[in-house]
Amino acid sequence: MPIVDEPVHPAWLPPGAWRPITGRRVRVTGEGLLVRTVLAELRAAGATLVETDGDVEFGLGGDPALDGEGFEIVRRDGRTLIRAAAPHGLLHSLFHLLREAPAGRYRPAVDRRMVDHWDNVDVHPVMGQVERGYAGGSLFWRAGEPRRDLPRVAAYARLLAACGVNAVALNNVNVHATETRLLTDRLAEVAELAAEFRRYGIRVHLSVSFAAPVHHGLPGADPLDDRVVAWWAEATRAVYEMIPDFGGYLVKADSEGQPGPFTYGRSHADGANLLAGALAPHGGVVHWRAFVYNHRQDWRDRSVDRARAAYDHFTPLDGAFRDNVVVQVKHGPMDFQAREPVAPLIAAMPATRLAVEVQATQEYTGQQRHLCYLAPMWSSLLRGTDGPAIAGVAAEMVAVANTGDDPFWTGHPLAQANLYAFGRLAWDHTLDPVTILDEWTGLTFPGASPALRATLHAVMDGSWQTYERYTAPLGVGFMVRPGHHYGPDVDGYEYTPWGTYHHADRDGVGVDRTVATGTGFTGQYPQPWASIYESAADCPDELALFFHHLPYGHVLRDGRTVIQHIYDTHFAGAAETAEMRRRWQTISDEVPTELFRRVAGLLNEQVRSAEEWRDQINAYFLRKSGVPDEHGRPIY
Ligand code: GCV
Repeated sequence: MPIVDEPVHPAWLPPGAWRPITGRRVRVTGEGLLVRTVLAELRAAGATLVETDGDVEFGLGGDPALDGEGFEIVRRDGRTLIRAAAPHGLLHSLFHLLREAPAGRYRPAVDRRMVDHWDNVDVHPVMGQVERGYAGGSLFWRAGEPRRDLPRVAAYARLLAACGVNAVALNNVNVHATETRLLTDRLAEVAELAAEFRRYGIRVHLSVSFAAPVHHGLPGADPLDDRVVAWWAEATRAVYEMIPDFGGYLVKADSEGQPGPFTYGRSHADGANLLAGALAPHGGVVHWRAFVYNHRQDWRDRSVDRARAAYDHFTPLDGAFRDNVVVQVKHGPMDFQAREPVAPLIAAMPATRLAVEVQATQEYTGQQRHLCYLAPMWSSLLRGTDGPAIAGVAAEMVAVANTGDDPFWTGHPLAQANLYAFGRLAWDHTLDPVTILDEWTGLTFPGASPALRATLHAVMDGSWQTYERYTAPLGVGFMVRPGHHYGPDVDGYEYTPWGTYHHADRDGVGVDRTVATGTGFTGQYPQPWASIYESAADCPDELALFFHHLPYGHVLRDGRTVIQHIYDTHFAGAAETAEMRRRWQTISDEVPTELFRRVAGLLNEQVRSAEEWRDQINAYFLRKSGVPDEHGRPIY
């Protein structure tokens, strides 16, 4: 069963992926919506549904310790027995069976695994239908109207469930005027979408504007004003009347021009608790983003450091949030760059429920024109390879969606692996990105030959580091074209108010964020990381210029100078993209033609763009430093 009908390309869970189920005698016990979904999936997969003694048995009544979504797989006498405590567990177990998961107990590492869409209802004059969207239009709205392509939404819900996702925010965190109406007179559109997601165990959330009461006639939105409290209580009651399992609100407040509690001299805890109070009687939560910083900074003032902002704003509020507030933190202290340290706020809010947000949409990692498999980055952040670990601290994981109405769902067909890997890592932080890619390959290209598997590993496993090599040396970010953020522009953001600088001059490059001589940012980390980052000798090379302003001749831990490292990695990264393109040509017979061609075309663009990056970055730093390349390669 293809995941959707033509003309969308059945690039995920095509018929062969159901081999572990097809033709088998399957018994399902239990009732309710999700059990009916499981039955429908099994029927479509060609299972024979039986009343007694199946080869595969799905049933409720598992160990309550498995909670709402866990399950157990037992293999006995050639039979597969699945027991879950609740129907959600049965649904997840179905997708685990397709991956031929071994016998054992399974439960998710975090309760909520959420995908946030940045979809607009209206076409935004600058950002379009989907902000930072690289996969076509929205699945939900087109030019101000609901699309009502409900079969496609159902297929999408199924795709997300197959990754392990159980919550979705439908609209952009930048909430414009039309979108505020989703909470009120356009709520029926949300209810219609929620009905499709519900069948796959996914709860729907909405981004709301903190100023929503003002849009609806109140004079202000002060969180301590009784009229405002009453407005939110009533609006929220009406939402739950129409959508009883509504997940809650997502809020970007006092950030990049969005309204927030600062207008009224109130704190983010006051703001978040206002909405939490309205949601609490109905079991909803508010996701309150910690992405709060001054985007009107004076670039001349080196004492201000955007990296510090979230920690400075939020740590004084630890313990002040209601139980149903989730503070949602971007994984790094800046903004989804190809390389950043983990955000120190994540390790500094022990009394607050935290969600960590990653960006599946590839705003700064190639915009789904470049192949960049992000699981190795996310896995290393979760495990804490180069900083405090996210695993065990984050109560929830969130990804900004990389999906749209593109026939391949994600623009670049192989970017589907990022969505899949997000769901799998959110479910089990210990999974190896290479194993996840194998799983995805098996589900996407059933019966994949060893040659196809080897090629996908060759082009994907190391693609994040390849991308980093030709774009972002040693933790420097934002050398992108302003506005749309595609392609190189070394000084594009250097003299702007956005707080995103590299401070390159003729002697050196990087931002001094030390306590000793810089912005003091390293002091926001717990030990031993504060000391490791503080010391240029101990700091991991890949973050060297994030934490330090270093002379071009500074010798890194790998033995190379900063300037030679810049040259070497940019030549290497660009050469690696050419090799990726060559490898892809070898498997033209092994994947569907349309998919082969789409990827081949995108790899041409990636090679072109990587050469552009290589030449601009190398030329810039040669001209600044005057230091020639040791190997005499062409630099312009
Ligand atoms: C939704 C970055 C992006 C913005 C985005 C913002 C955010 O600044 O460029 O498009 O806005 O992050 O995460 O809120």
